[in-house]
Amino acid sequence: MEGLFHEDLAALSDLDEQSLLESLSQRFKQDRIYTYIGDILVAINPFKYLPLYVKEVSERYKYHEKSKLPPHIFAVADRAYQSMLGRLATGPRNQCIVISGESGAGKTESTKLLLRQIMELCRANSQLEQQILQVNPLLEAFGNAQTVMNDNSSRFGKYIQLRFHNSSVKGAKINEYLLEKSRVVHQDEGERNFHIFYCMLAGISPDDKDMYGLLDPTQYRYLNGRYGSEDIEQEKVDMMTILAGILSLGNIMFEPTETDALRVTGKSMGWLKATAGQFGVQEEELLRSLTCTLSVTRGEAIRRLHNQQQAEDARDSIAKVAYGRVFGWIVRKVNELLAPNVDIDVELNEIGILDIFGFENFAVNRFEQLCINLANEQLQYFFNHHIFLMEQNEYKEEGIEWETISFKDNKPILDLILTKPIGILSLLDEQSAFPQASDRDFVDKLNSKFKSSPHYEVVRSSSPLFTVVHYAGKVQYNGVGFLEMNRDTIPASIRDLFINSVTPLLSVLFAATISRTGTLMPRKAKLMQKADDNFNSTRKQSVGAQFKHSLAVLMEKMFVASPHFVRCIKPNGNKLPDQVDNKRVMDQLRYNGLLETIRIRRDGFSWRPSFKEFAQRYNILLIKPDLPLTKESCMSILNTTEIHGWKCGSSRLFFKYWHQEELARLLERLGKAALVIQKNYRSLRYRRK
Ligand code: AD9
Ligand code: MG
Repeated sequence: MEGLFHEDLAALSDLDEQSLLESLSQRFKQDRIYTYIGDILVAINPFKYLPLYVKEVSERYKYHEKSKLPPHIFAVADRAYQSMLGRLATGPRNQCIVISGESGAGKTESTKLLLRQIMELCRANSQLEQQILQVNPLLEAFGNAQTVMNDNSSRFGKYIQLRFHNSSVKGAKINEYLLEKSRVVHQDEGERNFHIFYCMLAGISPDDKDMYGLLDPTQYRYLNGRYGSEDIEQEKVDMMTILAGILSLGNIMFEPTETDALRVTGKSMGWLKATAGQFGVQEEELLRSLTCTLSVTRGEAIRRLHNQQQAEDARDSIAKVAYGRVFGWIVRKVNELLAPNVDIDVELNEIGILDIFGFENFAVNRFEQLCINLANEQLQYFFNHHIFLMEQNEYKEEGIEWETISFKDNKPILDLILTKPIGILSLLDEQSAFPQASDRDFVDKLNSKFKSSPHYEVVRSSSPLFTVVHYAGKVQYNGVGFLEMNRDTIPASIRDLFINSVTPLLSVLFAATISRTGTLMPRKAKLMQKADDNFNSTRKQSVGAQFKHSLAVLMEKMFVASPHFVRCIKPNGNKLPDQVDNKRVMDQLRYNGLLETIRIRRDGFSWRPSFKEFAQRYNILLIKPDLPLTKESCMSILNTTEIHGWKCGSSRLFFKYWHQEELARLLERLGKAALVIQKNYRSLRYRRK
């Protein structure tokens, strides 16, 4: 450790914003992208290859002592794994690694490195490990895309649960959140569609291209005229035909006729035919579902003709829903493949890794950005809760002398978006239920309800704009499309069209419906539950409500696990190596609350076992296994050690983050001594015989 430029910022006695920035950027300039704040890892995206992840480094970080090696993402993997095995400390066996940072800060790369290292740590069943590692490229192909912020931006959130029995991995489960389906049909300036489309077109052989009815990438409107030669080798993808169908569909254009009806333009007749072929449906039926809506009211079928805009919307919504279903299907297949193959009564422990879409602020921000930023608010809250709230509450409850460290509490922002009966999302739901309501009405409602909230700003404009003051900065949202995206309904006629498809996969994807928890349920079972299977129904949960629910489920899981935090920082907006934009980095340090984090890690006690937990685990240090699990026993145990700086509360002990390692070292030494004693004892008995 060299002077100010410490590997662990919590070890510094005097630190202000400026010297924190200085410390991190000096380290960054020496390619030391990782720095600790106690047990929290700060990672600055290098935007270049660094020889930090080679085999030899990976080996060095296995079962190591944290203080003996420089900060590293592999150390987080090791710590989570050891804690899951119960080797490091008391506390829940299930672990979760929470990676946060804005778009392009390095969350997904960190996730991949963590996964790789955890798989290295538990080498046992190499086929399963390989499968787990192969899932990422597949999910990235379908769920990532180039944005102005990140060339490989995650357009969905994921929580990967790795399941272990003792030290070996037995399976995994991927939970996915809110794929940005609208990207299939529209991309803003400088952005691209999902990688898979380009990979498919670049990797496919001429013969297969014919078979799937694919043309040159320049020919597809949905690809926004952007394409490149991806050098990803051809992947055998089952759903190629559907993807090809989606691309053809996007080229269908409409024009009015002399009567009220619409027709497909002469130029796009070929695309209509191609789409029908690729989707395995009748051409006339496809045309009908694009150009009119059929609704059934009191047993009577009523046909309503679409205008041009409605037909185009129908086309785009088919593309979005088909892509969304394919993505959901891939995740489901992956989960089937990776499901643990063990008896029910085998106890499994878990390490979860959360990699969501980072905080976003584009030129135009839509409903998706609101959801993405909400997820980031929720994560920030989780961090604050663990690091500041829970810890400081315990000091109070347990009578520990403590000078309160204040932090930027983002609960009011979460409340603004989430709270019942009125939050932004519930107002949106309310408006979505009115077929006649407009996006303007929705924003007017927001303005009148929240105009006095410190986290909301009214925007005077002819467009339906509003601003939310997020923890990470102000974001102006454009309300256009909010109602439609939140409803996310597909007309029954379109669903029926696909159910009758001769392409088995398409038929299966639409015959099943997604349950509240995001798992697919067979339609019959769902019908039996009397849950409404009618997509036109108002009882179908809105996208906002579903997302809110899945976030709540995720938080429940995370709150009962031991958390490990990785805070990713984006050094500049140009995606360039060796460049630190001081203002940008300072903003991130501020809204992440890193200065306050340093103070609490320096002065606070991050490990707080109860007397019982502590005595149970460390009674061995007194070589008295039947010690009562009381405060007195804890004191006797601690008196045999040279550990200092801890405190004693009314029901638990308070330790610094490094004490865990010191105690682990004592246990290890004792373990070795016990082995020697055992060996001597055995040889003694042998000699006596
Ligand atoms: V988003 O919220 O999904 O838009 P992420 O996931 O935070 O974002 P990502 O991990 O995709 O960002 O990183 C962006 C790019 O930075 C990567 O594609 C790499 O080119 C680059 N990167 C990130 N971390 C590293 C690293 N440890 N070493 C080298 C890196 N390059
Ligand atoms: Mg990502």
